[in-house]
Amino acid sequence: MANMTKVFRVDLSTGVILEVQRWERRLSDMREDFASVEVVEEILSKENPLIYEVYETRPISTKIGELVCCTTILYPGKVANEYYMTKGHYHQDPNSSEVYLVLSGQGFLLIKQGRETSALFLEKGSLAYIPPGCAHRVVNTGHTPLVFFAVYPVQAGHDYERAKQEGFGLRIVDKEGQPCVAKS
Ligand code: PAN
Ligand code: ZN
Repeated sequence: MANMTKVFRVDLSTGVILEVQRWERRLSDMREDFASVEVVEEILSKENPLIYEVYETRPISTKIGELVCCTTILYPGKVANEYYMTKGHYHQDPNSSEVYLVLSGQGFLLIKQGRETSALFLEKGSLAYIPPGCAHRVVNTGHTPLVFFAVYPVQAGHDYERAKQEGFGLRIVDKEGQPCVAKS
């Protein structure tokens, strides 16, 4: 009985999962992720905006097959003409896939497999499957938080360094008020 699961409460209007671990990334945690390093430093000289926060349930054991469930609340905003986004990563375990379900907002999911990156449009109700071995990043192109629920195996692990070194090859930028997919 000790490992019996519990039922969590998700506030579907905000994406907050009650009584679980929360972590966040501010702009200072993403100094080298946006294209314009100069604009990042200029913003940081005045403020350190919250880019996103994550609420996650951790299984009691870390046995293979256990799942992590979490929500990400990605705020609207831009660094120069580039929309706020998640850092993006590969899973360290090459066999770990993931599922995203968008609860609110609009944006794109960048999925990189080998040398190819796709930009998939996301809105409330979008269900995206991230196959094993792909780098993934979410970009908020709307004016409201982009909130998504994710499930992935506990053994996945996160390799941010590889995603940063390789880059995604695509960036989502504002061009005359419209989100636009640009090569980078
Ligand atoms: C997500 C991400 C979350 C934050 O739960 O961890 O959206 O993005 P970064 O991890 O790239 O900062 C997920 O893909 N987990 O595997
Ligand atoms: Zn992931």
